Amino acid sequence: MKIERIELHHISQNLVSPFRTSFGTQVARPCILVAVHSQGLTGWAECVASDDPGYSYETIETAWHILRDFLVPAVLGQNIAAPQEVPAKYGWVRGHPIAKAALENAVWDLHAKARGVPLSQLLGGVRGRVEVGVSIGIQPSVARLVDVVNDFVAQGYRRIKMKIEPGWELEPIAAVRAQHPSIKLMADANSAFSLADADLFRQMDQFNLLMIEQPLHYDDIADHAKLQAQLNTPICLDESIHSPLHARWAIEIGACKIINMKVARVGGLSNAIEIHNMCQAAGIPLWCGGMLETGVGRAANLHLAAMPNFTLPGDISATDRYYIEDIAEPPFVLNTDDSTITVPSGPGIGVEVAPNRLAKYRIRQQSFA
Ligand code: OSB
Ligand code: MG
Repeated sequence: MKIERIELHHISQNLVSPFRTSFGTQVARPCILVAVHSQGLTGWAECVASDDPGYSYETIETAWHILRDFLVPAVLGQNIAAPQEVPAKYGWVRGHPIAKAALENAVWDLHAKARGVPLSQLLGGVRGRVEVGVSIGIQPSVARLVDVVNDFVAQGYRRIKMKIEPGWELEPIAAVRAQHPSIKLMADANSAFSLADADLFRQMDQFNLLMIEQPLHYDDIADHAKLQAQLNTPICLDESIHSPLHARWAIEIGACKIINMKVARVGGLSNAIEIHNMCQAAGIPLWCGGMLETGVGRAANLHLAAMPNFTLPGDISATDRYYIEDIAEPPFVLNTDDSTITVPSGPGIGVEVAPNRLAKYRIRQQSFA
C-alpha cells in the first residue's frame, strides 16, 4: 500500500482524576494521534509520549520532531507491502521508540483494515476477551487508598495494581491486602528504589503479591537480577525493557520472571511480536501495560493482549476510569463477570476516531503529503 498522506494530531484531555506515580502527577493526558492514509483507508495509532520526560526521555515535543523530520519522510510515498517493513525504513534512527511505535502501529491498522480483519488476527490473537485490572496512583492517605480500591473492586476489577514509592510501600500494601485477602494484588515502583532497599522488598514476600514491577533504576537490568535472587515474589520489568535485546539480557541473567509489554516502549508491534515469541519460548509470561491511552491506543493494546503469551491481567481499564469523553468510539466497558474487556471485532483496531472530538481536544495538527 502506498502511503499517500500522514497526519499528526496533538491532542490533550483531562483525566477523570489526577494520576500520581513515583515520578510525578498527571492531571491532563496529552498524546499525538498519527493517521496514515492509503486507498481511501485511514490507519490510526497513538503516540503515548507525555508533556514531560518523567516515564521516558521522550516527550510530545521530541516525538513531534522525530516524526516530522525523520520518520514521516522515511515512510511517506513508500509502497509498504506489509507493516513489518516499516521499522527498516528508519532503521538508522537510534532510540525514540515511542515515536517509532506510533507510525508503525498506524500502518498495522491500515493493513488490517485493507484486509478487512481485526488487528488481533494479523497478530495471531487467540482470545476474544482480555483479562484486565486497574492501576491506582499514590493516594493522599492509606484510608483514601482503601476507599479507592474498594470502589474499583465493587466495579468488578479483580486485579489491583498500586503505585509505590519510598515511604508509601509496606503500610499501604498491608492495608489493601488486609481488606482483600485473596485479590490479585501487585505493586509498581516506577524505579523509585535501589538495591540497598532489598530488605524492604523481602518484607513484601509476606503479602502474596502477583509481582513487583520495576523496583529499581529505569535502565537497570543487572541489579534487578541481584534483587530477584533474594525474593520469592516475581519481579516484572517495565521501564528497563526497550527492545528485544533488553528482553533477552533480562531473561538470560534472571532479572525478572515477568515482562510488562508496552508496545510504545519497545518501538512498535514488530518488536513486540519478537519479544512475545522470545518470552513464550523462555517461559516468561507477559501482560499488556498501559500509558493512560485514549481509545485508539487502548484498542491496539487489546488486540496485542489477545496473543497467546499474554497470560496475566493487563493495565487496560474501562474508558470511564480515564476520561469523561473519549476521542474514539465506542467506549470500552468492563465485563463484570470475569474482569475482562472484549477485543473489538471490526477491521483494524476496531474503533473510530470521532471527528468532532478530535477537533475539540486538538492543540495542533500537521499534514504531510
Ligand atoms: O508504569 O505502568 C506504568 C501510566 C503512565 C506511565 C507509566 C505507567 C502507567 C500506569 C497506568 O501504570 C496504566 C494504565 O494505563 O492504566
Ligand atoms: Mg509500570
